[in-house]
Amino acid sequence: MAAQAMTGAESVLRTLSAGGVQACFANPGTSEMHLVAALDRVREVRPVLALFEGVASGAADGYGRMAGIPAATLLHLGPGLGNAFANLHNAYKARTPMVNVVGDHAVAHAPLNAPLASDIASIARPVSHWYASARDARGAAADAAAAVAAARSHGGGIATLVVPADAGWEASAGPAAALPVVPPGAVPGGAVDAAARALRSGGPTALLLGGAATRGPALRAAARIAAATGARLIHDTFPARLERGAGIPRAQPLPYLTEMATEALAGLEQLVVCGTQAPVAFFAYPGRPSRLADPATAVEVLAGPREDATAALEALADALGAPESPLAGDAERPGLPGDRALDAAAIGAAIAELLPEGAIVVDESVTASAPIVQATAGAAPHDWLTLTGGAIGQGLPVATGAAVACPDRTVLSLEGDGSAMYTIQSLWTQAREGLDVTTVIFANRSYAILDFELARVGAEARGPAAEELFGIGRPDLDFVGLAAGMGVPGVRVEDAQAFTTALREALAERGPRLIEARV
Ligand SMILES: Cc1ncc(C[n+]2csc(CCOP(=O)(O)OP(=O)(O)O)c2C)c(N)n1
Repeated sequence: MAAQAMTGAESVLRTLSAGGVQACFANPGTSEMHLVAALDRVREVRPVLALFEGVASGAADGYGRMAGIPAATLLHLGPGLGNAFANLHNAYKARTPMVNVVGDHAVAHAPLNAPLASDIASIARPVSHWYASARDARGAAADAAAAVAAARSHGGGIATLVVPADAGWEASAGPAAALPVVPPGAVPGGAVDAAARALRSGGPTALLLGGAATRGPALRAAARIAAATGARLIHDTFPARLERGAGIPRAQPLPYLTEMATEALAGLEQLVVCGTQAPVAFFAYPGRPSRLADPATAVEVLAGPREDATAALEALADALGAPESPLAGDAERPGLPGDRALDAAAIGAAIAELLPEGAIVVDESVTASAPIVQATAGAAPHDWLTLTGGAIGQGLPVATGAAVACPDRTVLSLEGDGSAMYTIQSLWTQAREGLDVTTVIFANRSYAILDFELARVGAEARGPAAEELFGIGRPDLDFVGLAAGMGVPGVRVEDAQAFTTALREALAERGPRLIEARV
């Protein structure tokens, strides 16, 4: 009997696996059944169920940020991809390596206007650095190889591959060989020379670090430059992955608020941009600038987001003759908060003391964030992952994926109560997979930041509609109950002492925990 040919679906899965994909965050449907069956045969790829596609895409983002290799998502046609969109947007801004596998109707079925037929390409394009739709089973593996290479090239990006159902079920010619990964581009020598000239001029200068430049090797090169020239180190407001803590060279975060950001950048003669773009305000406000650098400041791009910022910073440090730097972040910490009232500063103080070395902190604590960032600067060395694209509902999924990528590291997920409710189903995946994630919910029962922004954009005085739309009490959310319903043990705390105790216990236990902090 002739051996049965490998399906297109299996050839896709085997190709992804050969390209380094080891996890697939999935919420499949009928059009993906052959891909699901293939997951049974390609055991190297771990299937992880998410109960909403925004959890799958956010988890793949957290995974990719920490693993440095792409996870796959498995999504159900246009509606599944649409549900994944907001967190794909965040991952797109983070330039996370990721491969979306989106099922579609069989090619002949697609034009017939069946209920689930839609314009998948139009949903995918704004959140995909690379996009293709497989034409048939024989070409699908080659498309998958191109997808995984695109996701890994230029430092990372989102590749979206649509797999029509018949491309999954028909016979293939087997998996395709992995394609070469294009590394981030080297910066032109002139860019290093121009930055060196700027830094030698002696005028007030800052380096703005983003992308790969917020990671250890680049931070060390930046610290050498700072020590040799007196330049200040500033990092993007929302870095994809910032290495920080005691002993790691420290950059100051560019503040979120326009007026504070412009003040932080005021008076600079030069701003040297590394691994990111020139800074812009999060929103426009009447009478305030959108570009944050002082108009009198010369902005030099040393390395853009697709370029090798680490090598550029190292070349710049060498060009300046900068010796190995003594500038490392100190271990100063505020100390345990004791018995005070519970607020973000007290929570930050407790975290700073108790965070274990090598922890991964996912920060979607919105208005609570700034005091916690400040308090934890001298905590044991850790990674800090932020909301890169401003689309909330990202924190719990990113924490989930980071824990899948790094099973030996503690994950601490700092989460606003409003943001939590977008993708609260993440807790269920954390329980099912036994992930070591401690979630702290900042239960202020409001969209506090919107209250604050209302006045800043110059809107009329706060009226009943704002009252109605910014408060999330009535009914009060019971996060301990919600967590219990998804298999995650939780506790509610109302003072700093109880928070410290709860955090200590949660960090000591493996597996998911939730702390609802009434702030
Ligand atoms: C997808 C998406 N929808 C809506 C918003 C607008 N938005 C920004 S912050 C926010 C509320 C955040 O509330 P919470 O997480 O409780 O934090 P708090 O402001 O209370 O600190 C909303 C609705 C957004 N940024 N992204």
